[in-house]
Formats: sequence, C-alpha cells, structure tokens
Amino acid sequence: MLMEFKNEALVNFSLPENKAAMEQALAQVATEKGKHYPLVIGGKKINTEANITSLNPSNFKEVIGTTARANVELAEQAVQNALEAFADWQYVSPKERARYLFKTAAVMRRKKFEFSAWMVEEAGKNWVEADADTAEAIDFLEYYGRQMLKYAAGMPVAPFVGEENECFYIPLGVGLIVPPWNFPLAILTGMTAAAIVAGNTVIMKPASTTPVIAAKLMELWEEVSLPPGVVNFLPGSGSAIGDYLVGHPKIRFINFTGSKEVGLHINQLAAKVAPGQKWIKRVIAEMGGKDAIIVDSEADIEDAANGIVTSAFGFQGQKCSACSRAIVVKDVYDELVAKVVAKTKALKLGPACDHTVNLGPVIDKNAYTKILEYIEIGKSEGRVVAGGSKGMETGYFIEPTVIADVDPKARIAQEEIFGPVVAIIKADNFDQAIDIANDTEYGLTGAVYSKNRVKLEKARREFHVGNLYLNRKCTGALVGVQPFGGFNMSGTDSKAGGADYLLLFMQAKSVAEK
Ligand code: TAP
Repeated sequence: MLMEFKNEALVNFSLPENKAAMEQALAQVATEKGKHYPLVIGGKKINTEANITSLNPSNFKEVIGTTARANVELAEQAVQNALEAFADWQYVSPKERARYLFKTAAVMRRKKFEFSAWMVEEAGKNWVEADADTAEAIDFLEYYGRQMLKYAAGMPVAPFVGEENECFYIPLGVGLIVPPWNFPLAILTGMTAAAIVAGNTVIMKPASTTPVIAAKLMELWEEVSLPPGVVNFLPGSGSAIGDYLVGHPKIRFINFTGSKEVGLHINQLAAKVAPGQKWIKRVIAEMGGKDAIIVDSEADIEDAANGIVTSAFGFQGQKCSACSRAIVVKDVYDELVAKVVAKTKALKLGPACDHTVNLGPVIDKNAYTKILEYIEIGKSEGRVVAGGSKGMETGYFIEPTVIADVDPKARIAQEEIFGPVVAIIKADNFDQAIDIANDTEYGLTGAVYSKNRVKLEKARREFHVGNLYLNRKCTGALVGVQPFGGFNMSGTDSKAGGADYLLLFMQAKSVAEK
C-alpha cells in the first residue's frame, strides 16, 4: 500500500541553525561561481564554441556560470539519442522509474540549501522564495513518483462477459521540455519528472536566463544514475533551436511553460505535420496571466491588503500567479488603497542574498526595461500612489509600484507586466467586479475577499480562472492539493501537481481477449 504523500516542509529562517545553513550554502555556491557546464547528450558531455553566460541580476556583473550553447546539429543529435534511449526506457518498470524520482528527491532534500542558494544568486529570489521553489521541486518528484505507481496498476474496467478486458497506460515517445526562468528548479523538475516517470525520454532545453540551475538539476539526474539519453540537457536559445525541435517529426510532445506569445507560436508550429511524422503532436502549454484579487465591501480589509501586497510583490511580481489587478468595491476603496500603500512602502528592496530583503532584482535587462516602460504608461493611465521608479542602480531593482484609479481597459490592466506593479481598479459593486476580473484574455488565478457566502458562491460559479482562491492570497499552488493551470490564453489547463497530470504524457491502450 502507498504511504500518504506529504508536502516538503518550508525552512524557518528565523531559526539560527537554518540561517547559518543558508549562509554556508551561499558561501559554498560562491566558490563554484563562474564554472562551465557542457551539454549532455546520450550521457556524453559536449562543449561548443559559443556559450551562454548567466549573470547575477542583483549586481548584473558577476558571472554565475556559463553553459555550452546548442545549435541545430546538436539538437538533431539530442533527438536521435533520446529516441535510442526510449527503445529501452519505455519498458523499464514504472516502479523502477518512480524509484529514480524518489532517489532524486532524497538527494535534492539533502542539498536543499545549496539549490536554494543557486536560485538566490542566479534568479534573484529572496531566501524564502528560493526555498519554496526547492520544496516544490521535491514535492513534484515524490508526487509524480507515487502517481505513477498508481497508474502502473492499470485502470479498473468492468469485464465483458466471456472476455478479459484491460486498459493500461503506455508512454508517448520523445518529448521536448521548455520551461520558463521564474521557477527555474520547481517547474523544470516537475515538467521533466512527469514526462520521464511515464516512460518517455526528453530533451530538456532550459531558459537561457537560468541555465546554471538547470545544469545543477542535470547533475542530479546523473548522480542518481538515470540511464543515458533519458534526459538530454540542451541549453540553447529558444529562437535558434526551439523551432527546429518543435517542428521535428520525431518529437511526440512538447511540454511548455512560458509566455502567451511563445506558447501560441509553439502551438501553431506543432500543428503542422512534417514529412515522416506519424502522429499529431501533443502540446501542453501553460502561459501568462493577468490575475485579479477582488475586494468586496464585506471583506476583511486588513487581510485583503496583506493578500494583495504578498501576491503582487512576492519574487518582484514575476510569477504567473501574481496579483496584478486589485478590483475593489467603491465603499471600501479608499481604506484598501491606503492600507496597500502603507504596506508596500514598508517593503525592503535589495540584493537577494541579503536575508532581510522582501524584494530582490528583476531577472534581466529586458525585463527591467519593459517593466519601467509599463510604469511610464501607468503614469498616464492612473495615479501612482507607491513606488513608480527604479531602485538602486547597482542591479535590476525596481520599486514595488501601486497605481490607483486605473480603467479596466487600460493597458496596465490588460497586459501581463510580469514585474512589481499592481493596478487598482474601482468597481461599483461585486457583480461588476466579477465582470471586470473576467474581462482579459487570460484566466489563470484569481481571488476574492468577502465574508458574504452568496458572493463567494457567485465567484465559484462565475469567476473564470483555473485557480480560484477565496479569502486567501492568489498565489502559489500546493502539489497534490491545488493542481495548477489556466483557462483561456493562460494555457491548456494542464493542472500540474494534480492527479491527472501524468495522463498527459501517456496514451491508454485498451485490450480485450476472448
Ligand atoms: P518565454 O519568453 O515565453 O520563454 C519560455 C521558454 O520558451 C524559454 O525556455 C525560452 O527559451 C523558450 N522559447 C523561446 N522561443 C522559443 C521557440 N521559438 N521555440 C521553443 N522554445 C522557445 O517566457 P519566460 O520569460 O521564460 O517566462 C515568463 C512567462 O512564463 C510569463 O508569461 C509567465 O506568466 C509564464 N509562466 C507561466 C506559468 C504557468 S504555470 N502558467 C508558470 C511560470 C511562468 P530562451 O530563454 O532561450 O528564449
């Protein structure tokens, strides 16, 4: 019998021993900075002439590490190696495959502080956010391992008289894993683990801004002796090798998480059938959001203000689930705005390695420029009541920014900014607030603060998002408890961390014997 799944506990950094462990991990990581990581194809390490350089966003100078950079020829080599590995891996028992995930989780748990320290340095996550990322990666490994054991038993079917009937799950083939940079460990680990435990082999193409953390995950797959070619590590720019791999006739599925624009591009390209291709490619695409928190006239305003600030500014607002619109019923509007402003102004901005900071830097120069442009647009679309400019110029720092009196149709209320900016919108009543919340092309997360049961029920029915939070902040998803995925242009609603996620990487074969 399977033991119950338990989520990884988060580290309490107020305990001196944990603080010391994290500082030690940061010191350890400092000794490894600047190291080079090769491609890994079919178990072989390959260096290239061109490299990817990863810089620390807290000071934009320090080199975190470099990785080799794949081109189309190496991408082809990776596909061939993944195909070869699939010939055996598909027949490795699900129990054995799950065991690799459990082993990986155990080693990651042992090196937990180290993984978090890499994220502090490479992604600019503060300690708490980095720890949550590592914990989620461990959860994914253990949860998908356990789920696979359940599926391995087959699907119960009522037998037809005089026949034996079975339905069982088999893998798809070779897949491409394309993650974003913002959960560089958790999302990449989860997307890869689900695919391989289901019996597929993959090409893991990391985001070009966080390739070192991905290289650390690759080292872990090697450390647990995952057979060569099951995971092939292929850093390279999405535009240079992405289209080639997505369009490749031997690629059976693409597991993508990232922006709406790239997600749509991949969906369109994958729909074309290349010469020699024998299947319709399966695309799993989780994309952006424009998430709203609704504050009703009957809400606990203190609670709602805390929820908005935590959700909008956690990891500098660089989460698909971050609150980027607060829609507030007019009766409580002024009170709510005042509280959000006071709490925002109390936040501390600084280098991510400093454990006292709430907000670190944004990821890179492109993000920095784009977010500051949106703040400028916001100045003409509303009233800046907190923040509104860049922070210290020693890194990519931007002040947490609150813009009030924003029209629901304004650009900053419709477009994903992916930075520390929240637009506050006034609604006449709760019904109108729901209409405004639903009126974007996205549908990822949403939250409602209200003590009125009838309004909460209306939100359950009519607030059209993949993940709805009632009287709690709209961010985060607990593996095994809150399956995560969006509606509309937020994605294909894959519900990562949910009971059905593994089915996306398998096909069901029904057998009847008389
Ligand atoms: P993107 O710019 O879309 O990049 C995502 C990945 O796609 C990267 O690995 C990128 O590689 C790759 N890519 C780019 N062009 C490609 C192509 N033509 N073919 C194949 N791959 C290609 O997103 P991002 O900036 O990393 O992440 C932020 C976005 O992700 C936000 O919109 C956020 O909302 C979304 N997100 C969504 C979720 C969920 S669960 N819905 C979770 C996290 C993040 P390069 O880095 O080499 O360009």
